[in-house]
Amino acid sequence: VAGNFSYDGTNGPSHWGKEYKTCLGKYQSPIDIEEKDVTTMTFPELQFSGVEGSHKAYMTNNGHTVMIQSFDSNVPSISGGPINSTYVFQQLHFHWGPNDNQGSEDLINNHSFSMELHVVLWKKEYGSYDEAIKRDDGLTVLGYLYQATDEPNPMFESIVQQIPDIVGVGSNITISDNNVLKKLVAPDIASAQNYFTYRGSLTTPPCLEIVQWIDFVKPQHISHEQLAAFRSIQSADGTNLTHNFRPVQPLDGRTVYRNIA
Ligand code: SG5
Ligand code: ZN
Repeated sequence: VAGNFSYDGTNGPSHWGKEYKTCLGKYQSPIDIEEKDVTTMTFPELQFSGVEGSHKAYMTNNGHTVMIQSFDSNVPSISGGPINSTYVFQQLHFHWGPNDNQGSEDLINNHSFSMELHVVLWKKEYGSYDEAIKRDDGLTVLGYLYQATDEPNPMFESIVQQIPDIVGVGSNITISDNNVLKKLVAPDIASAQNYFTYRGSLTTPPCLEIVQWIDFVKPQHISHEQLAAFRSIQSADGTNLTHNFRPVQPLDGRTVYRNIA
């Protein structure tokens, strides 16, 4: 279970900087992306490898989120786009809110979405995740936004069915659906070149400023019921983890780019 931090009270986001100085830095995430202020740019094509086929995957309640990892020999990776090297899949996880009007970490035009998926990848040439996080270009995170609707999203069905098995902190189970990574990591190739990108940080302590963020512009959807399942997992103090998003941080002169394919 990662770290002694939470989303409320004396261990909440406004206190993270006391123990983790980097959380007070100038290149923090998340941010509000104002479309009128973005700089358009044509990056090389963003490419996905190793997402096709099946992946044995595991789902964990780490006390802060629902996290999915894979120990399969078939490992997703990305290259191109704003990154000039290959980045390898480490884990994916979700951020949500106490109601459907909040939950995403990055905002677009000050609009919160109901949920955000983060796909964390590390720079392959550094050899491992642990080595990569020592470098300022060590990580890339893909961000996918979801708006709550009445209609369930089939790509969440298998996960939502198994969330009751990871209510307790530290629970770790095998996901029965071996196609879950394919669906979550690269859901829609047609929309994959339409993204915002900027330099920022991990959105949890230690808030390391080592992340090239790639936020896909086109939101997807999740049903109210599917979303409610995420809020039912517990955090370290035994209460329901009803929300786990960090508030937006100052942009402080950074440029946000939008890829124009
Ligand atoms: C790091 O940052 C952490 C995550 C953490 C995110 O990636 O470390 C690892 O992946 C270590 C293997 O913590 C864990 O995965 C705990 C084992 O936090 C979460 O997954 C909780 C939200 C934060 O990543 S983010 O900036 O994409 N939100
Ligand atoms: Zn995250």
